[in-house]
Amino acid sequence: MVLNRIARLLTWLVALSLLLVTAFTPPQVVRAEPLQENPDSSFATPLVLTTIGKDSPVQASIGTPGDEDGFQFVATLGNTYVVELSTVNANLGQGNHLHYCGGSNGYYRGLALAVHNTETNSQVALQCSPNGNGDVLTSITFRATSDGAYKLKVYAQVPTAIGTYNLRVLPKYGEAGAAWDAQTYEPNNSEANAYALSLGHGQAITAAIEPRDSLYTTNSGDDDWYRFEAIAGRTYVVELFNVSANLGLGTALYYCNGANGYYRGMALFAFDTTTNTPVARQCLLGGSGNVLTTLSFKATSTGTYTLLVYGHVPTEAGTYSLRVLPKYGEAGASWDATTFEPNNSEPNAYPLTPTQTRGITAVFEPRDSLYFTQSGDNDWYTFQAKATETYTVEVTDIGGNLGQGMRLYYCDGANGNYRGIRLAAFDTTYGTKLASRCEPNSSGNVYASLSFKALADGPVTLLAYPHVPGESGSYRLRILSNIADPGNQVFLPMLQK
Ligand SMILES: [Ca+2]
Ligand SMILES: [Ca+2]
Ligand SMILES: [Ca+2]
Ligand SMILES: [Ca+2]
Repeated sequence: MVLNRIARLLTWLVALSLLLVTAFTPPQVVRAEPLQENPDSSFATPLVLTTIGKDSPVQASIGTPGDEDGFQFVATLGNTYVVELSTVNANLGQGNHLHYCGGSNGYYRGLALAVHNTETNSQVALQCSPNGNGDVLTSITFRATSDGAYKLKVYAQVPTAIGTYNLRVLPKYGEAGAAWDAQTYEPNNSEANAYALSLGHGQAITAAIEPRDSLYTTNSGDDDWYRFEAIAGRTYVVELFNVSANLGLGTALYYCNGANGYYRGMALFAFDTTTNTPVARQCLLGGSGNVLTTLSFKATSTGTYTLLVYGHVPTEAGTYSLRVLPKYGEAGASWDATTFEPNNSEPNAYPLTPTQTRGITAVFEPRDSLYFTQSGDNDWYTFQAKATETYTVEVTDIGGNLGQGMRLYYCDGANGNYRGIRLAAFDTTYGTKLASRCEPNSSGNVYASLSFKALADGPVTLLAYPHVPGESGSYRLRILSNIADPGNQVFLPMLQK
């Protein structure tokens, strides 16, 4: 994470010079009313914070050159606290000063923040360089190793700098006093302040990468942390969707998930807090339809997983939606009853029941131009197959502008000009592709069909998508087999004497 932070700091510098277009309008910022104003405090006589948490920020100032501010609050043994210095006046970010801080000589700017345990009379943490995100310039996360008073020290790194700032102490999620804004889910700028998500397509949230106010000195774009409870052995798909087009305007050159590159849009990372390890990172845009970025993983621990969401370009801001989807067949998996969405990844394949094998009407959703999107809608389906049985998938009655355009690309091992819909079938038991069709094979009213023999008793998944990413429209899909299933049976009227 430290390297990541350094990389992102570099990004911020690089992005400034690389951005061709930055439509950035300073927004109206709503600020919490501080409870206490301009305390005349010092480290020796600190201002005592009687309450902590998101609703108890303190406004303070480096009022004169060389001023040093002190704060004190009562911590609980074993609890974790995040101290944030936010909305730091731009004057406090100007210039830099060469001196010794935190074990090394360097050019430092902004505010230094230190945490002291009064019980042991020792410094437990010191942050010399800006490491915050959004309107937070500097922050420290620490775990209290004793009950009692902890003191915070704040001073300007440049001895001549003066200006105001806000300080707040935030309890970790799950601990007394942790709270979030009901609309923005802020403050969620550190992993310890992750906001809890519920699973399922009906539990999506809409949030924002908050804009950075130019009145303040800041360090990088807003980070948003979330968490959810996972069960070992289950698979989860995280989708970032309906991402504002404003979050896809520029690119940032930096090191993300092991590779330098020009990145656009949003990044999405997942961490297992039980083992304290990253489990999946997505820096690229892998979504379909109105989904920009997606991540899927199988949990190896039962416990809390955290998600980090941020915009690649630190100057961009905008709204996005986020959801965590269980795999088909696992608790909490659900779909819209008419569109069968979200079915954009194989683990989210919509289960076709015997009745529906007679045919469903679905749609390749259009992509909304308000959003930054990447490719046409992918629709996944699944059904329980029987080994050695032959199945045929048929697509009929295509609507919208499906099949009207052509796209030159690489499909199933061959470059070609492809039109219409691609169909593919996969065996999930052995993880192999059973059959795939890039070319339409229209016959009668059947637009495309695909036949295959199942390898095993178990789920087969089907993928369908329009070759041309701009095409959308309705279609009918059905699965034919020789096995009589209850849904396919034709009931004759009973003739009675
Ligand atoms: Ca946010
Ligand atoms: Ca945030
Ligand atoms: Ca669809
Ligand atoms: Ca879909």
